Amino acid sequence: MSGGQEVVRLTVAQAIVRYLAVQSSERDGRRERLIAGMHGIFGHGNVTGLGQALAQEGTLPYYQGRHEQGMVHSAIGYARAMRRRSAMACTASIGPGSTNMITGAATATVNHLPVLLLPADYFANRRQGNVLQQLEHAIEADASVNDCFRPVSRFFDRVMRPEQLLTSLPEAMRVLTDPAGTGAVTVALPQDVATEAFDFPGAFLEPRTWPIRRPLPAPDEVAAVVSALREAQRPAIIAGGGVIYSEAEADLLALAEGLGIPVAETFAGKGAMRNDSDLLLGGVGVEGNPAANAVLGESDLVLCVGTRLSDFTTASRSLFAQPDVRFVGINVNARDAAKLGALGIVADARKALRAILEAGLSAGLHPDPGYVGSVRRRREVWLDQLAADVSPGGTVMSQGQVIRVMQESAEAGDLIVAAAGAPPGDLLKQWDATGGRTAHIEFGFSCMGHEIPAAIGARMALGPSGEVIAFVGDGTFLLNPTDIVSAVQEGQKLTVVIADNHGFQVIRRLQLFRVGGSFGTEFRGRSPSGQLDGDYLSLDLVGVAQGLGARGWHCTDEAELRLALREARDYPGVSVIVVEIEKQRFLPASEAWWDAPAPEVSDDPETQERRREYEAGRERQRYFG
Ligand SMILES: Cc1ncc(C[n+]2csc(CCOP(=O)(O)OP(=O)(O)O)c2C)c(N)n1
Ligand SMILES: [Mg+2]
Repeated sequence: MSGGQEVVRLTVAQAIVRYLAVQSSERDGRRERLIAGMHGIFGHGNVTGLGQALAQEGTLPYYQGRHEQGMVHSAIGYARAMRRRSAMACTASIGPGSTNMITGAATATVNHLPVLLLPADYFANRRQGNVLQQLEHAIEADASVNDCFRPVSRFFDRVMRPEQLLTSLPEAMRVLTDPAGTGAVTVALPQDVATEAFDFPGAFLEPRTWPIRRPLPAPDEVAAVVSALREAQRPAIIAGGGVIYSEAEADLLALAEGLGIPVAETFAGKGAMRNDSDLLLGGVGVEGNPAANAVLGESDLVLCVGTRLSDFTTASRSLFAQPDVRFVGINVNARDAAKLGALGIVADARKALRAILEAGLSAGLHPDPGYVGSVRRRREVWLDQLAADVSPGGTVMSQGQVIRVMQESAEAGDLIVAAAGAPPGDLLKQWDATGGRTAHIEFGFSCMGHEIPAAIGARMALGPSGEVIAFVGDGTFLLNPTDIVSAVQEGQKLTVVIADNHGFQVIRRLQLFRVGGSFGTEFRGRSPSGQLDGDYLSLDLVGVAQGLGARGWHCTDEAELRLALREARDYPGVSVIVVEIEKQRFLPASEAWWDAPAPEVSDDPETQERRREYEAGRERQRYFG
């Protein structure tokens, strides 16, 4: 198919590496390498394909993984820190290596973060019969375990013939750089096809730049929002991750201050307001704070910017209590913009916020000092309540006290990463992500085990300066500590802080709240009763960390923690700080409801009472469209 064009004879895997190495992204005139490198664990499915190609080409940095899921989490951490302007690829072998990436794919897709996944697949030619690790489906001869990637990918293809690469890879790049549609992009590579040669057109292998677009808001939609703002008495903004990916923080602040609109943040939107403004309400929803929730509860116009409006944000649609409340959805993704029956603006957050401010100011809109003052007073009450709760005291530190100490030692340029257990909620309530300190809270998929590899990926993006801290529970650490080895291997500086409360305590809290008893959520041995309610397990997490190549500290009080954080900041390698915390002590409640049902049938009067409470709470849920 040369048609007179120059061709280059390469294997499919070699063509992939050569192609990926010359793709760029561009936003606001800023060019970035689109695929910065490839994580991989080799097996028979990919070692002779992509393994050989990476070695031969030498143009795409290769990072050795410890667990395929961790590789994808690293890629997610990288993409988030790069604000989606650049991504990483991941290669895995046939069967279990590839299916291990599925949880990572779902995490990326749910969070709208770009990753390129290259799972190995069974032979296309079938000469060898069923290959090692092949699923043999009784009636679907072409079914592969990699079909499980389909629902968790934004784009899926299986390259059964070399020439399919010519259409597959450009489509993969287009989806990766589409702000509305990005997520996991999966291109499955049969083991034989990856090693097969083809005469690729030279034009296919030429450098190409993919624009990351900023769709403009429609003027009539902006005008409709301005007239809604004119009628509103108590407008409020919910800022999500879209603000951060769009790099619209300054525009958010300008709109908030220009028109006097308070801002609450979602998990992904943590740090969207970069100034400690009086209008910064902090976290919203189930793990938010009571001040933010009260302001949102009374708001008559909620501007939802760059948010998917998950149940944690809307308190399972029970948060917005004002009878005539209306919503504006500002989102690059039309589906998200339309949620809650909102007046939608399908546009880039930065462009939309700027347009609304400009049109609002020309229409004579201005802050209402009475409203702004009431927001400030509510915020102050909450900050006082929080400060009292996390003040020094007690024999064992609470997690809130740990976060306060970490906060006091945090500097501009530091990043904290969390994803599951109590850390995300407590950081949303308490962490101050202003003044150059940033936070990545993965709560779209809230995937235990995301934190350490994601911190490694973020470090790859951010370079060597500043602290990158993965803040995890002991349960999460036990699920996936091994990526520490990858950080050691790469000579990275990384700090892991483990809040050790001897169990899945945030789930135990939910269990006590919605069932009334404790079962299977703490790390305890089996007792003579036959249940896991014996002695707490005695685990040496510092020893685990040291065995993986990290330096370790065990802290039981504030002074020890402060010293460990200082020493870790000065240590160039991986530091792991294990902090003993109270088992069941959490920050002051958000006062928001969450739809987590109690069982409808139980002989236990305690559980029956929890069900009654749950049903009463459900009365607060509202339908908005
Ligand atoms: C992969 C995965 N499995 C299960 C869960 C459900 N889950 C959420 S939090 C949690 C407990 C985490 O324990 P730990 O890390 O010790 O944090 P703690 O709850 O004690 O703060 C579990 C099991 C999850 N979010 N992710
Ligand atoms: Mg725990």
